[in-house]
Amino acid sequence: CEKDLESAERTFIAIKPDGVQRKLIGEIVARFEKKGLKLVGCKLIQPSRKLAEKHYAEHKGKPFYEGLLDFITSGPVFAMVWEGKEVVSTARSLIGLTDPKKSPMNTIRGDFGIDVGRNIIHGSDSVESAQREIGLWFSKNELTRSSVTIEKWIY
Ligand code: ABT
Ligand code: MG
Repeated sequence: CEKDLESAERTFIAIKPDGVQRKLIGEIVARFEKKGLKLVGCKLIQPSRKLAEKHYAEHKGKPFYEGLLDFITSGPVFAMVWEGKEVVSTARSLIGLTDPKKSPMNTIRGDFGIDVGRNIIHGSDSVESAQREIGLWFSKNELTRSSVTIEKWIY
């Protein structure tokens, strides 16, 4: 409905270096599109150490932190912003659980991953994280403003 459109939720999604190298960009983008979500920005970018540190600040000090930074900066990442009703939780459902081994089939990690350190894709875990991460990875003029709307056919 109109009110939902005005305050459309956004989330930050990134296909990690493993997903890019394994040629999963098309497959993953197709799943998000077919779900009814709207792409409002995307770019292929190899993140600097500084950006990676900011992105994963919540994990600083954990045993896997340095390895995580090495991994995420090791090659190009396909960074995206998607929009839609409750898109943060919807995207996490499409992605699956942190550990691909435990992630159900028909989720992205369940279908394509094996190892928790190579889990293919990142999705913001809350609306607040999404706003922070979108600001880290994108400048405002890299994101489109809503124009054509097909939402009335979806919700
Ligand atoms: P992200 O979308 O990458 O943030 O993953 P998710 O939110 O599902 O899981 P969290 B807990 O945020 O993990 C971040 C990255 O850290 C890796 N990790 C996590 C480990 O390697 N070992 C661990 O024990 C945990 C808890 C998985 C995530 N990224 N990768 N690659
Ligand atoms: Mg996370």
